[in-house]
Amino acid sequence: MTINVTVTNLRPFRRMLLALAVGIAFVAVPCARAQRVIEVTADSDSRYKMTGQRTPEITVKAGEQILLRVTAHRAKSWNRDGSIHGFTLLRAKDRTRVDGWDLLFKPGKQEFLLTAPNEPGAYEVVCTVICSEEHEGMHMKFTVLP
Ligand SMILES: [Cu+2]
Repeated sequence: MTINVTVTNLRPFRRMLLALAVGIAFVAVPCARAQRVIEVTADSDSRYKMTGQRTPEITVKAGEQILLRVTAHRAKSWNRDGSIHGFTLLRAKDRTRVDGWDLLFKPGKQEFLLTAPNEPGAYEVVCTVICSEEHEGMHMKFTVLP
């Protein structure tokens, strides 16, 4: 008699636990997946480099969350604040800057949590620190897919 009562009372509690577990899975799994890591080297020869790409190019989905992991090496000159290279995202069509994508790098490794532009299309990354006489050549393609 006592056992029967206990089992009956546990049922709603079990259902609640299950609902809670499913709820946590729905929230946690997409969050863990959302963040893609993109690794870029801002090198001493005033060039952006990405492993396995002869011509570095970043391709993202509109609104995607990205962790940009940068390794920066000093070129011939740098800013007074110690920034050795920059990384600014411009819209290719009118060369206007994208909010939240105006970065400055210090020597060594650093990470930036960024959100891709919502508007699909062609963009360009440019360096904003006069890092050497090769500075004008420090840029790369950036594509936002729908
Ligand atoms: Cu530069």
